Amino acid sequence: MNKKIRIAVQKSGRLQEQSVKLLKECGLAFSNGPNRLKAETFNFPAEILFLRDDDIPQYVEDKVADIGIVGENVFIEKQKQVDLVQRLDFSKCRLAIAVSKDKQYDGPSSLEGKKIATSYPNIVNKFLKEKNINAEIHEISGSVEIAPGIGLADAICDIVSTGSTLLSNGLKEVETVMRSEAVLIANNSLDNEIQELLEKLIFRIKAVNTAKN
Ligand code: PRT
Ligand code: ZN
Repeated sequence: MNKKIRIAVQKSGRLQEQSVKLLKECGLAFSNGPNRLKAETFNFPAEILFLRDDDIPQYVEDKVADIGIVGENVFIEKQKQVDLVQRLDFSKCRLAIAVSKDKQYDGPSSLEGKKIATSYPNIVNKFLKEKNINAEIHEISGSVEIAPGIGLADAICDIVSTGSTLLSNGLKEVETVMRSEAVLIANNSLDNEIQELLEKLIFRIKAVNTAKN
């Protein structure tokens, strides 16, 4: 029986369009309507699963999907047993700490004893540990930027791309915690046949990205 490689991509959001575009540039032909959860490819033994990005590392660990495309920030935060097999060179951003623009900031020690709102508690914890800072992490799932303004936190740690969201919320960026881009992750015990398909796909991704640069 010919096996298919199951590829998880974001169902909708910032990674979706470019993930689909990359797979199509790699020669995988499939149709993706807005309400589809699954698509078959016509000319490569693959199946595309459309999921929330936060769920992709778990699905790949559980081998519901063999591989997936997520932001490196999500891959690191989720701490799942999956391998980063290829950087994809899109959706570049950074995870940064920001404080009110009129607050004095003299380095990480300014965060001592403070409350930091974030959707990335594991990454922020690691950063604080490395800097030897004790601070309280307040986990929130969205609209992190408004937390300082409503008195919920002294600082935030969130994704920054152009910086305009921070600016319009009266915040300034003070620390870069990590840089991120879209990455291809894979289950760490793929069958031989699937591993071969993955290698074929990575070869094509590299060719597509080399042609662009
Ligand atoms: O629904 P689902 O859970 O699948 O999606 P989501 O809402 O969790 O994620 P989504 O689609 O917003 O982002 C997916 C991934 O895109 C992130 O995990 C990042 O790896 C990457 N990415 C790249 C970004 C941004 N750029 C980005 N600018 N993710 C979020 N933002 C947000 C940020 O949270 C902030 O609110 O944009 C705002 C900042 O942008 P600037 O340009 O104003 O600085
Ligand atoms: Zn998400």
